[in-house]
Amino acid sequence: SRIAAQTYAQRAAKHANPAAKALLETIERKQSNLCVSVDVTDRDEFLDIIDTVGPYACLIKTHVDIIEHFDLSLIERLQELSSAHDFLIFEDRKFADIGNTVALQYSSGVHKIASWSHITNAHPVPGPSIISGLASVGKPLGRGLLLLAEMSTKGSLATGSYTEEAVNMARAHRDFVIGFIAQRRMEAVGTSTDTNNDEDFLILSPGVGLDSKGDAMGQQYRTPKEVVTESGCDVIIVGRGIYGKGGNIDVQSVQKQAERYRNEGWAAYQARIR
Ligand code: BMP
Repeated sequence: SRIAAQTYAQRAAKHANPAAKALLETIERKQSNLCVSVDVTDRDEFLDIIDTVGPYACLIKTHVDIIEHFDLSLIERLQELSSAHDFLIFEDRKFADIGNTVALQYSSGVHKIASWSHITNAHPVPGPSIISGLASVGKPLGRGLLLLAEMSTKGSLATGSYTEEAVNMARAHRDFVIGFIAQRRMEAVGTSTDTNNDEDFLILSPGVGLDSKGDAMGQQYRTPKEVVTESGCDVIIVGRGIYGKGGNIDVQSVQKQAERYRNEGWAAYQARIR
């Protein structure tokens, strides 16, 4: 597609959303399209992994609701690491409720996600009101939203017309929706409205692994080459491929794997734009 042939730098220069622009610039600056998904429950382990993989990542993805003894001092540490290692933060909250409820979940409660997470995501299942609800909180803060247009799991229901309508919803809210969690590019999906030829949705793709095809709970893995070169996705999201099961992480091996996925992801991008 037109976008898949462009460099991250070319796209950064044109993008109007501040979070999308910052992510594209970070990818280019660090030559990394790797997002590390840090899905561990222990605070110290969470921070140790981020400190180790930070230099190789453009984005750190969190599920802060799984962390034991969460408080906002953890977020302060996360923000320090974000500055020190130059990555953005993506809370993988998967909002899925009515506009009024998601606005409260995004802004308030224990986690106050909007105050620190540059990017978050939502299921399109409630319809466009979920976007306006989240935008009422996130847009004034310069945040960006991803819609889950597809999922990596076996038997996912996010296919066909559901995926098409997700893309149409995003097209109607391009000031706040910066892209999709999906398994491929979405330009050809749904009803195109790109008359100015300036649509640029980022495709962030989970379900990436080099040494495994899946797990025992429905996850399915593809390689960075399949995801970035062949399917045209922009960012690879890798969790357990980098730190294994968690619990007593081996810092050297985590660092080695982060570097490996970063190199594979970047090579796959270079092969795509060539
Ligand atoms: P792992 O690489 O360890 O399988 O982790 C994948 C991460 O991506 C998890 O945090 C999961 O919540 C998330 N994810 C996914 O695996 N598939 C999707 O379709 C959407 C996701 O957010």
